[in-house]
Amino acid sequence: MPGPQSQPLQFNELPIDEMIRRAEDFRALMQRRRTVRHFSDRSVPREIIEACLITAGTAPNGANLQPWQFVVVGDPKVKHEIRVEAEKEEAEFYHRRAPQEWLDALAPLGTDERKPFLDSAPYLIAIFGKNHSELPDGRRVKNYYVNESVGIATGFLIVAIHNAGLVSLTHTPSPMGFLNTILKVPAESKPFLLLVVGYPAEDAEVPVIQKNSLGEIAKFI
Ligand code: IYR
Repeated sequence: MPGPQSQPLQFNELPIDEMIRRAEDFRALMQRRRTVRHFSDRSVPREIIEACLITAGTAPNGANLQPWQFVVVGDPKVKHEIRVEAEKEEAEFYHRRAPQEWLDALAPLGTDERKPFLDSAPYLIAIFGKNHSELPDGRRVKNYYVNESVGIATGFLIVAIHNAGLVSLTHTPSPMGFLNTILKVPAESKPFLLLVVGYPAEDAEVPVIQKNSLGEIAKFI
């Protein structure tokens, strides 16, 4: 086996005051991100979505096997098929499957089984985790840390979309197996999340929520 090939790291050290400024600027940018449930039907240039997906694909991941697949749905017919199936699952969830405790936790968000944004938003990005990858030489190998890797890549994607000036919604109809059928993705790739992307509706509203403080989420030892 050949040893790993390596190259010098491209690292541009910044002065401390600039690091602080950048960290604070990015914090402020991210504190303005909100999950949005009211979407405009305005179209979004595909190249923005492409750049954001390339950003997602830079995520750290298990053994660099990159165990993700993104299916970008812009076709109104396919979006509608997804809406019909998602609303079926959501109706089951809200009226039968969800325990009262979960419904109580969701009550402040005002969510229900109706998902009109699956028709109106210009893009639905279905994100899949792959338990196996195919190497360039055709060998099929097992992937590692699939959930961690796909979760990090999804985080990068959400941040990239926010940074580009668009909004997103992490939508998780459960189970999501219908995405494999509609999008013709082999069943061994597991749907992870459906990311709804676009402009907010002009009258979009978001719930009043609070993020926990630094002291509540972290400690220094
Ligand atoms: N998947 C349902 C329920 C839902 C669950 C959680 I946890 C949320 O933070 C929001 C919604 C839905 O999309 O309505």
